[in-house]
Amino acid sequence: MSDVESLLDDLYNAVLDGQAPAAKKIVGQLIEQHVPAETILYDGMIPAMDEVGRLFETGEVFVPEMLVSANAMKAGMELLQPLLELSDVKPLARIVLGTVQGDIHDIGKNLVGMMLKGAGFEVIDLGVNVPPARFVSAVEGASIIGLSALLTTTMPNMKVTIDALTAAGVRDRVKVIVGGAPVTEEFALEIGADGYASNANQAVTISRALLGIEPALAA
Ligand code: B12
Repeated sequence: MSDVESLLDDLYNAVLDGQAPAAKKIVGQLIEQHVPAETILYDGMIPAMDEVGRLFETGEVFVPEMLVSANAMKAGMELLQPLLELSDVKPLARIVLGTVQGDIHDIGKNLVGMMLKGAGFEVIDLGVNVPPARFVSAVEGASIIGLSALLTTTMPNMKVTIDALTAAGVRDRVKVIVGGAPVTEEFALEIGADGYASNANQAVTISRALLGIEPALAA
């Protein structure tokens, strides 16, 4: 196993075991070795979160363990944030992001936000447990509204939010994109969203596509 592979392995274990200081330290070491931020995320930290989810589902870990793993992932993400985000560029367009009402999961949404910023978008993050009316009031000046949901029980609130945009007469002013582990393309179509992405890179691709922005110009 190469040095990098073994560090990615250690990172996976640190996130799985919820060791925030260790996770942060290993992310630092990987950055020093010029490992791309996306490799650190997709080959180290995200698979660990998937495993935590699997263990929760089978009753082998409980909410506190999920929480410490989430904190370890967030500690590592702090170091990746400056690498993923761009500053001092004229924003391509404004994207408003939020986790829908009833749902407090924010790691995926935060990642989507970082990647969108890195691709040159202005991101307004409304946070978690965001009521539909809050999205409606943030539409002014925005080109896209991005909704995140991680619970099957909160997915319907994506439709409630889209319906609130329609009722307020602002639905045609913005594109709506949706995502989160349980969300599918089919569900996105069903609720009248304009786009769906299964990960943060695709969120950038779909946002550019919806606004007709060429990747070469956006880079
Ligand atoms: C960490 C975690 C928690 C943490 C959240 C901490 C935080 N700050 O986010 C805590 C401990 C708080 C938590 C709480 C709960 N959780 Co939880 N949690 C997870 C876990 C393990 C990981 C989620 C995660 O961060 N994944 C990593 C990120 C990077 O992935 P992601 O969120 O999917 O995001 C990517 C894509 O989906 C996409 N994306 C995400 N958002 C968006 C938005 C847009 C616009 C786009 C385009 C794309 C996009 O891009 C992202 C990056 O690539 C998942 C298991 C899992 N595998 O999903 C369970 C999971 C989601 N939780 C679950 C449950 C049941 C709960 C609780 C109800 C538990 C309880 N009994 O209290 C509570 C709910 C609290 C609430 N009201 O929201 C279940 C949901 C089951 C279901 N059918 O709905 C899961 C699936 C675990 C399981 N297997 O059973 N959880």
